[in-house]
Amino acid sequence: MTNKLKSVEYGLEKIFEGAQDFLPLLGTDYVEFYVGNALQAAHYYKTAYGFQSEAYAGLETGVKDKVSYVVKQDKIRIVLTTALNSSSPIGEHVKKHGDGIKVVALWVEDAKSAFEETTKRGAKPFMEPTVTKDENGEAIQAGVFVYGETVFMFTERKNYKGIFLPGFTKWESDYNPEPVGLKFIDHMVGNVGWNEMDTWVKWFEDVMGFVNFLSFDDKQVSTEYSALMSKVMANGNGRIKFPINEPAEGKKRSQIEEYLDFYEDAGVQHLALATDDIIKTVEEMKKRGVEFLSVPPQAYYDAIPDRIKAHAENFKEDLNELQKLGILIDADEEGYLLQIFTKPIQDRPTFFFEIIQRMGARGFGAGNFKALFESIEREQERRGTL
Ligand code: TYF
Ligand code: FE
Repeated sequence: MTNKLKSVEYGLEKIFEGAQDFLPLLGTDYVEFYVGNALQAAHYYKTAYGFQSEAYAGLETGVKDKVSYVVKQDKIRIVLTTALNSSSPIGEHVKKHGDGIKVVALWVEDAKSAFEETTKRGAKPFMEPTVTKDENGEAIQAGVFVYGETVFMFTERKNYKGIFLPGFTKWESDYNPEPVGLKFIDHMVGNVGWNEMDTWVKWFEDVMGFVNFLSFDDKQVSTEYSALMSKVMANGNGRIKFPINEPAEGKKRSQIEEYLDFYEDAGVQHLALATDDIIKTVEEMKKRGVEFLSVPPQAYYDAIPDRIKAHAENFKEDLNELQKLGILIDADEEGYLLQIFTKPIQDRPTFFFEIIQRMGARGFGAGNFKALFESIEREQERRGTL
C-alpha cells in the first residue's frame, strides 16, 4: 500500500513511452445498462442522481423490440435499455445477470478502423461496423467483446448533429430534478474470474494498446476475511482507466467472488463518477434516498490528520463533516482524494457507484482499501453472503 508513488511515476513514464496510436480514444461516449424496467430505472437516475432527460427510442419512434432512455449529467451519459418481448437478447441478458452494464461506448474518430485494429489483434467481434442515419446525419458503431458478455462499442459521431444517435428523439419531460454535481466518469472497474487477471491485462495491452499503470496484490488488498488483486489499465493519454479485479483466496467469500456468483459472469463492478464538491454531492444524494456503505470506525478518522499532513495547507474540507457523511480520505505525494461508495444499486449484490473528488492525487485510494472492504463485509454479513 505504500509504494504508490513509485508505481505511479513508473506507470506514467511507461504510458508516454508505450503509448499506442492504433486506437486513439477521445473519451467515454456512454454506458448502457440492460435492465428489467427502463422506465423506472430512468426515473431513479433522474430523481436520486440528478441526471437530465436527454433522448428516447421505443414504440413511439418506430422501435418494436426494445426501449432506451438516455440520461445525462455534465459529461456522463447513461442509457437504460429494456426488452419488449421474451425472445430479445436483452431479456436473456437480464435473466442471467440481473440489471447491469452491457455496453461501454468509446468515442472514436474512426469506428471502422477501431474495429479492424482490435479484431486483428484478437478481439472477439460483437457487431460489424454499422452505419445509422437520420435527418441529422450519420453515425458509425462497431462492437467487440471484453470480459464476460460486456461489450466495447466504438462510436464515431463526427458526421452526426442530432441529439444522441440516429433513431433517438429528444426526450422532453416536465420532471427535471436538479443535478447533484456529477461531472465525468473517472474510472470503470471490471471483475474477472479466478486466475483470469493476466489474460485480461494482456488483452488490454495487446488489443487496446493500454498499459498497466498501477497494481495492488492480495497482500495489500486484504482484510481479516477476504482478499483481491487489482490492476489498473490506462490508455495512451492516461485519461481512460479500467482497473481489473480478480478474487484471491481468503477466509471468507470476497466481494469479487460474491459479484461473480450473483452476476454469473465477469462484468463491470463499479463506475467512479467525479465531482468537484463531494460534500454537496453526497448530501444531496442522501437527501434523495441513495444509500452508501456504512461509516468507518473512529480509529479510521483518527488516523487521517497524519495521512494528509503533507497537504494540510490545501486541505479545505472539514474532517467532521466528511466523517459525518462517511467520506473516505487518501493521499499520495501529488495530493489527496475523497471518495465514497454506494451500496449495490439493484437487488443482486453486483454493480455499485463510487463518487470521487480528486485534489491532485492520481491513485485509487489504496490507503482506504482496508476500511472500505471492512464496510463491504459488514454489508455482506448483514445479507448473509460473506
Ligand atoms: O477503483 C478502485 O480501485 C477503488 C477501490 O472491489 C476499490 O475504487 C477496489 C476494489 C473494489 C472496490 C473498490
Ligand atoms: Fe474505484
